[in-house]
Amino acid sequence: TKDWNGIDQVVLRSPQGASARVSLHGGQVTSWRSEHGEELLFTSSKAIFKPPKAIRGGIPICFPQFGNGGSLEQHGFARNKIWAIDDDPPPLRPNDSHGKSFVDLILRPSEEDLKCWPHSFEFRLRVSLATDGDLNLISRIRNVYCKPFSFSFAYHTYFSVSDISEVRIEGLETLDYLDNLFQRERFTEQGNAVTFESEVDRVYLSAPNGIAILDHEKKRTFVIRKDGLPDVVVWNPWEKKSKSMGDFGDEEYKQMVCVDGAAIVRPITLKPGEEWTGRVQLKVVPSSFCSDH
Ligand code: TA6
Repeated sequence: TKDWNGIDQVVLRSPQGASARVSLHGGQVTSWRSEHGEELLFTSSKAIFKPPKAIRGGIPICFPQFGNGGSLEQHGFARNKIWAIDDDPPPLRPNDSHGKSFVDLILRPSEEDLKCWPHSFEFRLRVSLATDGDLNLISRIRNVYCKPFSFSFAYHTYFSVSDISEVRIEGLETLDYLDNLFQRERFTEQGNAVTFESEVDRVYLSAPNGIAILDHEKKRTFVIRKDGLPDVVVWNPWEKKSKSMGDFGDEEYKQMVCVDGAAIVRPITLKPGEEWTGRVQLKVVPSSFCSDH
């Protein structure tokens, strides 16, 4: 199928009727629906479908830079590029795609990319939908250059929630975090869950591999399992920042939260020929009162 710009989108379906869509623009997951057809990811009603700008929502891939601290555009260029279907993927671990419908995409730097980031890489992304509807993203980034290079990375995941003030995130308690609202100063999480009463823009360090996002009103919990991604970004723009984003509705902060598996605080360094793998599994479960993620 085609996305809004006539760029190819791949649709994945599970036997029970769950589905996901992946756009070749940015290698971006643009939809993940439950077997009941319920959309689980947030996309802004004001999203701009105009390449190279990444659309506001789904799961933009932040690579080779997270944030705007480096020499590249905010969150790097991978989400603004057209990816290709990878028809020659190297074998993955046997259970990585067992019984799942999946697509393999590949991104290699163009001459133009190499001018602003002079490191040859191969970025292979496998998006798969498990028979039970779980969404899996596996990124394998190989250094095919003659010198080492470093990068930071995030699956910038926009979860759809019913009311942000009724959302709590479990699994980040007692962790240190860098607060983007205070020049990335380091703090320690005091609460027994992360809740939202104002803008939150943090990178939690060395987070456990299981994180739960409880949506009280929808009586459901998103569970994120991650591997190779030590950090977790938590972002909600709240009212003021929402108004400053042209591709985001003034009130839409109430229906989304970004919780990203990431490798930011200690960038990944690859020697020539070395490959890094970062994966997330996203699951949605009916909320038990106390979630056991
Ligand atoms: O999630 C962290 C963050 O860097 C926020 O500061 C905000 O800028 C968000 O990413 C969205 O970035 P984007 O470039 O997609 O508008």
